[in-house]
Amino acid sequence: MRTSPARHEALDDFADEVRRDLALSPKQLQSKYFYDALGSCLFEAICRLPWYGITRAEQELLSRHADSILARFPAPTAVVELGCGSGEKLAILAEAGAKRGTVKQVQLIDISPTAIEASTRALRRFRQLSVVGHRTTYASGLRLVAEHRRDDAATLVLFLGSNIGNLDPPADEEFLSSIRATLRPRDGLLLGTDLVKPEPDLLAAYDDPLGVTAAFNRNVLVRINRELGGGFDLGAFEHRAIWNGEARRVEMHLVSTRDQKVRIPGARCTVSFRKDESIWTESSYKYEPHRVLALGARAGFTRWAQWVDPEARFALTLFGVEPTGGAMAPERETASAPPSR
Ligand code: AVI
Repeated sequence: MRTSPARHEALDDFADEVRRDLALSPKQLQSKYFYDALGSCLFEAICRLPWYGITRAEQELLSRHADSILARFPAPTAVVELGCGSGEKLAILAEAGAKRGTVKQVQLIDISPTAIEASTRALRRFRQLSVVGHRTTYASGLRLVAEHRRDDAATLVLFLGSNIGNLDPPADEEFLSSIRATLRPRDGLLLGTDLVKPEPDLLAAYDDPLGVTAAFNRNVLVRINRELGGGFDLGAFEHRAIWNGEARRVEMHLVSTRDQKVRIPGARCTVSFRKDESIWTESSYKYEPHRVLALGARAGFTRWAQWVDPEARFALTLFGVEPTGGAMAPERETASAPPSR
């Protein structure tokens, strides 16, 4: 089978990063590598687990407040989703946008073709909507959106699902600043963030009794075995979720159950593990509503509204770009949703 130059490059990056990150102390792997075709399906399954409330809480907040969100944006508005997933959340906004007649275009930015295809399918029923998919990184997708935007259109960027939580500070603030830099006055950013909640709830969300999250975590080893010829014995690594209260993050690890050596020829390395040594595969930061507002302000946004589901402990925050330069603009009212379940 022939490999395209772009795919070749991606494989080289994967190999380089695997070699580099497994040489760190503690050993690490980047969570972006979870999302091959199988990993994306496992993540969709996680979103449906009763113990993982992020997706449901966000969908409920979106359904309840879609109209207030879109009321901020004139016609025509282009909605840009970073990390589009299944497209279900976008469909909620598209429905409200269709009723208002304001949303004319949707741009999907994701490195996963599976996600772009699923979102495109979910939006097919909105015939007035032009849907454009960019299979690329967030940074280059944002550049494309900025280059091709219509002069008369407003832009609403969606960064949902608490994807921001997978960025370690200061990358979270830098990323929001990079979004801010591509926007113009009266554009907006809708940010979904999971909130700090009791530790047992957090651990159940990241170590579910069905083992779906464990499979999602171990799948990164399956990917290394398949794409880089790695020799990981899946049975010799246990999934572990830890709440690090000081850093306000859930960490996922793969813990070696014995002393072992693993060859990864495609990454030109052999990695030694001691029993109980872990590979840190993901951080998922949790927030408090005021910290989300402060983060957005530091990135140059103005708070337009914030909705909190007090039961599921999830927040949707609508940030705007003010004509005078966001960070100094006066704050506006904060709206809280009543308990939803
Ligand atoms: C995509 N991201 C926001 C998820 C999270 O909650 O951090 C990924 C995930 N990891 C384990 N379960 C879900």
